[in-house]
Amino acid sequence: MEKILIVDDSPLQAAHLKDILGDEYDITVAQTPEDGLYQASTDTFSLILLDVVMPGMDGFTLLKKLQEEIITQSVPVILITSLSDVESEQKGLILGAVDYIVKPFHELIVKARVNTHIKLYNYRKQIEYQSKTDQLTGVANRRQHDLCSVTRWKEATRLKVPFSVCMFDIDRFKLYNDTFGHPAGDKVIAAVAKEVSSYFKRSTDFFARYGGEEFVAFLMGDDSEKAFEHLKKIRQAVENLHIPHNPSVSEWVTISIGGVTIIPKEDSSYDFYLKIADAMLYDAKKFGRNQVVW
Ligand code: GH3
Ligand code: MG
Ligand code: MG
Ligand code: MG
Repeated sequence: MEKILIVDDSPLQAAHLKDILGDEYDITVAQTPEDGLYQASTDTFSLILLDVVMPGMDGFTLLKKLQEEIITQSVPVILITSLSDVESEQKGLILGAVDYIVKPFHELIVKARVNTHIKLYNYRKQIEYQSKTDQLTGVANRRQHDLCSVTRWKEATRLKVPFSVCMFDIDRFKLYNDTFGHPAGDKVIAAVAKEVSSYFKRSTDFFARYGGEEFVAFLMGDDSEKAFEHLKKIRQAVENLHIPHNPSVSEWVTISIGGVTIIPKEDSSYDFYLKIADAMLYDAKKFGRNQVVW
């Protein structure tokens, strides 16, 4: 059930809205703007119905705060108020409300508008998800990598923490496709992505499909030795999946990994180190595959 947050200082108004929407939606009521802000930032709502006239912080001020917070800024807000003048309505819409409903309202209209905005919100979320996800594997895609690497590199530069970049490539994969067929190859790419991504679960980790049977990852905070050890475990984990390969080259599907750990400086670039990781990967292939070169 979709969640809606109602922020209204009047228990009667809140109960009325809950009555109208409670059958279709999971409703949370906040009776103060402070509680509204707290609820909005600690739970995930598909919509916020916000009263304007409240003691202390008014709905406009709360709306502004919601728009400034990363976690709440994408949640649609409908202002629902007795203020019927054009200036108030214009102000609310300029501040970012998706809709403005004047009290007294008709319940069918409230329902219809809420349904529409929730539909639009879900549609937007779906598009956002698709734009950053690789369809075959469900991990982040190249586009998301390009965006995320810029932000994280800047962060690591500011914090002066070690940053590791690594590239992965499935060994002898052309032969795999030739032996077992392209659809079976797709399944292997998905299985490898699933296994490897399970090793990048910290909030500062990042893992993506870079293209084809190649993946990219970065880590923050670990020194070179620790990162190297972590990647060696991952290489082993993929081999341990025991996905049969063409026995003329290897018993199981394996991966080669190239990577590098640096402490980013103001004048260094992520792309430069990504190229180094790629060169290390090339070395891993040259030295016989199924290994990590750091
Ligand atoms: P190496 O050990 O040197 O990496 O050998 P390789 O054959 O894996 O190297 P190469 O990069 O030349 O070939 C990668 C192959 O991966 C080519 C292509 O057929 C296959 N491939 C790329 N993308 C996909 C995909 O989405 N699905 C499948 N099934 N195969 C793919
Ligand atoms: Mg009020
Ligand atoms: Mg390749
Ligand atoms: Mg390959």
